[in-house]
Amino acid sequence: MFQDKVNQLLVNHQQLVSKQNQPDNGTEGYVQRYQNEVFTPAHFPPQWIYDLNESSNPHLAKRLGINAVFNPGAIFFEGKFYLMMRVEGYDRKSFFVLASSQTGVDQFEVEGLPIAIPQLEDRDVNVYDMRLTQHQDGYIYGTFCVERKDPDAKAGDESSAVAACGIIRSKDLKSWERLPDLITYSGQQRNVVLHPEFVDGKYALYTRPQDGFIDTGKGGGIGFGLTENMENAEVKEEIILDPKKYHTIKEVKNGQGPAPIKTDKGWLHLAHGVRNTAAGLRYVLYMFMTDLEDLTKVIARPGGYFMAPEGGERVGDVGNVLFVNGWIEQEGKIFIYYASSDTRIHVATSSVDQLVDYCLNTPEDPYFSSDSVAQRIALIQQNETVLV
Ligand code: M1P
Repeated sequence: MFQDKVNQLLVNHQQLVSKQNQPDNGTEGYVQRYQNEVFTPAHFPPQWIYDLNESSNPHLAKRLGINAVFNPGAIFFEGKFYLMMRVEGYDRKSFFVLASSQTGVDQFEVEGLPIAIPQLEDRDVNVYDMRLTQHQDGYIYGTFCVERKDPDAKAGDESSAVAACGIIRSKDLKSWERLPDLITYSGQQRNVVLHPEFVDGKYALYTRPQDGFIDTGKGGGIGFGLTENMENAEVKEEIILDPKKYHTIKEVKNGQGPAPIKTDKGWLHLAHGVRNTAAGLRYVLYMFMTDLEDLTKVIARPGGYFMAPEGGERVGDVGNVLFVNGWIEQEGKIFIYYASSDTRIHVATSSVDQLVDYCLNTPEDPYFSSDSVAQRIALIQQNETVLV
């Protein structure tokens, strides 16, 4: 009886991870969603969750449940698509797990064990949202958010925290070297991303300075700064290249997604923008492009969102959220690994051509409602000549 139940768990798991995925019938023209999620808590092998020994677990109870899996970094390495997933146990702690797939759209399976991040003297209470960057220097870097209790929290305040950028690096995705946390002078940091190329012989980082743990306060926006090295990374000056802005999809805050992708027209950036609503914060994905020479110069700002939560994506631990920190470019095709509502991971595909076209030809947010009307009237009238 016990063994039958175990066998059933193993069979169910195997069926799920071998399932193929197909594009859905979306009509955006610049991005293709897929029918199935690529990773959910059910995609973890039963031995990661249950004690499968009848004598110590006669009821086959879950011992270490998995609540959610989301916000993965991504990289193509030695012929496979890898996700560095944020996994959250029932105990609320997040940690990192690698999963790999041959296709990039389905059949992702965990690779090895959960990553044991080496600890600094000041231990990480929580870690999440790793960006993976294959850098020109030969290392794969992981930049991630490290959360620790705010040492200045008032007595009784058990939720104030401090966010910083942790850094690890590897050459094989197996052994990881921990480097000291990034030093900046602009407050707390989340959503820090390493640029893949040297800039004037230095390492370039996209940052997100913030006054508080949740509220960006006077900080916020996507920043850019340089550090001499990554062994003791220190950004003395940050330039805000993409600020938050009143009455836009990023009025509350925003953050760089994965490292940008180089094209012959400029660097493609994918980011998240947050605005307030009566139902709470709404997180959407948006894009912009920066100049090939001057990385702080934004050359295209397509208006509005690139992707927003749809259908079941709206529901989860933190509803109405799409978040992205991983994408992969392979022979002109782009695989976007986004998470919905801090609960599960999806894939969407596009191409360099489509995304460059999206960035260069989607009208900018004109900011005033009356100008939005004028934009749309122009589109309708232009189409009248086509629809005769
Ligand atoms: O809950 C939504 C997201 O909130 C945070 O992102 P940000 O700092 O940009 O607001 C992060 O905790 C992220 O992991 C989470 O998905």
